Amino acid sequence: MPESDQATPFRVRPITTRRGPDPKQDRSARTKLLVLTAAAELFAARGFRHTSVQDVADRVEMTKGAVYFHFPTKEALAVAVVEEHYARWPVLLSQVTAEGHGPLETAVRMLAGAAIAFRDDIVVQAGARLQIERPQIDAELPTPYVDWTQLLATLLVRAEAAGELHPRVVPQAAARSLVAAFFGTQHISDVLHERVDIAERWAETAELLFRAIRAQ
Ligand code: LUB
Repeated sequence: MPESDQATPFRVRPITTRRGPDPKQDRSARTKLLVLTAAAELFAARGFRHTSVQDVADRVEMTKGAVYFHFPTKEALAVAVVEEHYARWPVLLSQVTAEGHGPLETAVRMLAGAAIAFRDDIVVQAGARLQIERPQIDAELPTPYVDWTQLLATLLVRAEAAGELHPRVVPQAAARSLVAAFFGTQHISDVLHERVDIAERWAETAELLFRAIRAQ
């Protein structure tokens, strides 16, 4: 699929790419990523309310002031972690797109890749928990679910044009169903098994859903 018309609704860039020209900015970007990762570990384990900026500072052996230099408030830390959660997906999309599959198989592999990220990536896990705790966080968090829904709908519209879709399947409706199924699968796997089995649980759900979505 040509790079130019890739369906990338995710509008955030990973913090790692914001490098400055000089080494001092590089060091600052590295420190910022260190603080963000420590915050993600604590938010994923304890949640927003039970994590303090002092906890984050202690974890990276820095002063609270040094943490505040990069993130002025605990809310700003939460927003940055959630943004970094969503910044994972354009990177995954570039990797899957580079494999050169058709649009339907690209959708299958994006969600399978997301399942692995929800199992293994602490920033993805922290972002998901913070999205659940949105009512407790007095900050503008990215709107959940909408970017994935747009990405999958775009891929399924292309799959329809390529004759890969069951004629009775409506791309937008199937995209919403896939997002709802993935959200539910990852949440149940998290609550029951800390997402250890999410890849297997998603594979069985995906097999069922894509059998219904795919042209016979
Ligand atoms: C995804 C979650 C968990 C959608 O897009 C999101 O915000 C999501 C976290 O909030 O599932 C399904 C891929």
